[in-house]
Amino acid sequence: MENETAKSFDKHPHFIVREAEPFNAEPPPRLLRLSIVTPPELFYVRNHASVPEIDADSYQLKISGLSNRELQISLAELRERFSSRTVTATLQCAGNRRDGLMAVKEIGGEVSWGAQAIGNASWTGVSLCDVLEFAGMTTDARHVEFIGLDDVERKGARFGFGGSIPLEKGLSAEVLLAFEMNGAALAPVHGAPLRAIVPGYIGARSVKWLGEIKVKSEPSENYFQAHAYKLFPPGVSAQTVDWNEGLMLGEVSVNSAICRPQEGETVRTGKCTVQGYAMAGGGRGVERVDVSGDNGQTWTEAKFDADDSSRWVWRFWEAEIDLMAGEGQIVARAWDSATNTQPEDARAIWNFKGYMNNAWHRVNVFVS
Ligand SMILES: Nc1nc2c(c(=O)[nH]1)N[C@H]1C(S)=C(S)[C@@H](COP(=O)(O)O)O[C@H]1N2
Ligand SMILES: [Mo]
Repeated sequence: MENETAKSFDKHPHFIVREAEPFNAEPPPRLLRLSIVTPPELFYVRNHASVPEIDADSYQLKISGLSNRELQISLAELRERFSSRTVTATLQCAGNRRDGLMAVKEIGGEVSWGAQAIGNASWTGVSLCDVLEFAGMTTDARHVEFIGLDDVERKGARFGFGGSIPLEKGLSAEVLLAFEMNGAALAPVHGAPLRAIVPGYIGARSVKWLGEIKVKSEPSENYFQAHAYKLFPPGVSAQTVDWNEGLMLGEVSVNSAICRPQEGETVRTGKCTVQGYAMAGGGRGVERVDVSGDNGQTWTEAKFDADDSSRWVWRFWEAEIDLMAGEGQIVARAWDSATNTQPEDARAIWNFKGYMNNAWHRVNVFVS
């Protein structure tokens, strides 16, 4: 059943379906680690409602906000008027690795993501800054809101998934309105015919099926900006939460995960090759990854697959560590260019919505 659903969205037969409707799914770790640019069949999907069908020929992007002009632009006009740009960027869901937080304490009503709600693609489109410049802005402009054409229901209301980014980020050249992924037309499940791509920010800001862009003086009041995708302290629960509080999520924090071996695998005693990915948010670079087989008493520095690193792209790493016979645990942590690193224990960062788990990644293996 579930693999039929994955197949209907052109996903790999071994895709892990976390939810069939709305479709939420991620690839197995070892397949994700095969290629630095994730093929679409292995790219995770995070949906909050059914995938809308949008006719590309009659599609019009609305742009409104503080200026007096309200614009409608077709895809053809968008391609003609603005020069196209390709940016390779890693998208990561704020709920990536939620399973590690759920293991600490129950989290209700959220998708239990493993460490594969992340993927890297080359995105082609036009720069948001070119479009904003063309649309014109007043001096009150502070935030750029994106609204999707999907139909989400929350608390009895129906609306498109949305969110905003600070104008400063919106004017950075890497933020795209994308119509292609890895050189092919964007698939419906990934936001066709047009989606926002906000490199370095949580995936939720890369709004799919983009219907409208609004320039605003305040952050978006959309449910997914003002309510969901906020970080609360460990003591706050669904019962006690005050939604006016909490940190609005934006840039992702430094993270890494072990993709091989996978959880529960049997490995040989002696040298064990460990492979994974690491990602730094907000345009910072991944500078170092440490791997340990003794819960951090000693560390081995991992080698990166390639020397070149881009500010918006994850890095693949590999390390060889010694493991003693019996039950073993491998842990990994990354450091970014601001010397941020990952916290040791998921208990310290537990939050009732299950966002931003970047605790040391731990994989349990049998060594024989
Ligand atoms: N319109 C719309 N855009 C959306 C979403 C959504 O549900 N609706 N999900 C967001 C979230 S939470 C993430 S992590 C990314 C996932 O993008 P992907 O499905 O292409 O991997 O899309 C974002 N954009
Ligand atoms: Mo997400």
